Amino acid sequence: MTKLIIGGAQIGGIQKNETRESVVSRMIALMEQAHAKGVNFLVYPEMTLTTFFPRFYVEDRAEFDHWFETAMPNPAVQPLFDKARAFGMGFTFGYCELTPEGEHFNTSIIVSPEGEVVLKYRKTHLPGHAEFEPERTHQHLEKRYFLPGNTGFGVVRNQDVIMGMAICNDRRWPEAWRMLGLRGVQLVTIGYNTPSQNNLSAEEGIERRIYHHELSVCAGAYQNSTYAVAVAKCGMEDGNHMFAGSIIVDPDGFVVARAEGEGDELITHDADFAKCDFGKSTVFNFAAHRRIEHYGLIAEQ
Ligand code: CDT
Repeated sequence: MTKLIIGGAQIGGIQKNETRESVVSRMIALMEQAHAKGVNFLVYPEMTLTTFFPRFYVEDRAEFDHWFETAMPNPAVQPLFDKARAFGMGFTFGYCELTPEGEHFNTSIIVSPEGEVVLKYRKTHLPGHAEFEPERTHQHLEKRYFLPGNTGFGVVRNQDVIMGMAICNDRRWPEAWRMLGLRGVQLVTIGYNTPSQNNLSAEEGIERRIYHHELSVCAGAYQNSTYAVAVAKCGMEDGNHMFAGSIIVDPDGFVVARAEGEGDELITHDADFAKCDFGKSTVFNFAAHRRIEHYGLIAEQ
């Protein structure tokens, strides 16, 4: 059974005017650290290449098309692909995708150690709102700038591990985890950009938000007997704070690695994917124990 050293590459704030080339050089610096620690597969955050622009409102959304990638890889990110191939390292990262048909998605990809894009996922659960809402202390306009993803929750066998992706808000939805679990997932990768304050309630402080993040990832990993790597883009971006809290969670639901700061930071764990088998063959043996005759409502409403 497969053993891999898995890593999370947390990225500190990216300011509005930071270029893709500058971000990619930060990503490569973390990849070099990861290689020095023997990492075989590295996870970067949601929307790794740009600032989290859905906090800004523009009336004409086309003004924000410059945050989107029309090809992947492209010249700005090619050095990252080249470095990973030279290291024989698989990796995943999130970016904003503009398709030839003019559709906008919040996307992530898994890239094999040979440099091939082996799986694409488009974010399903888009939080926030589509119009400017003055009662909010901060805007969160993902529903304005992205379409809900149309890929569903696929998996791929990469580096002899069954891998799948979720993006940020997806981690709070058990349905996302269970779709991956039903496909036998052994490693779920999650990138996130989570503001530290609730834009409608001052009572929900950063501690509670980090708790809900961790609760969701630990529960999802345990209930589907899978490893999970959840990685933040965090710290200050253009005067807005996003929490850090990147973690690696084992198939028992325990946190086995945790970021300490709010900047660019690597976390790693020696993962033994045989550990996924116990839960999948006992308490979470889906074929033996699920009662789907009572679950219809989940897909009806
Ligand atoms: N990027 C993203 O999806 N962020 C959301 C913020 C929503 S506030 C609960 C998240 O779920 O982290």
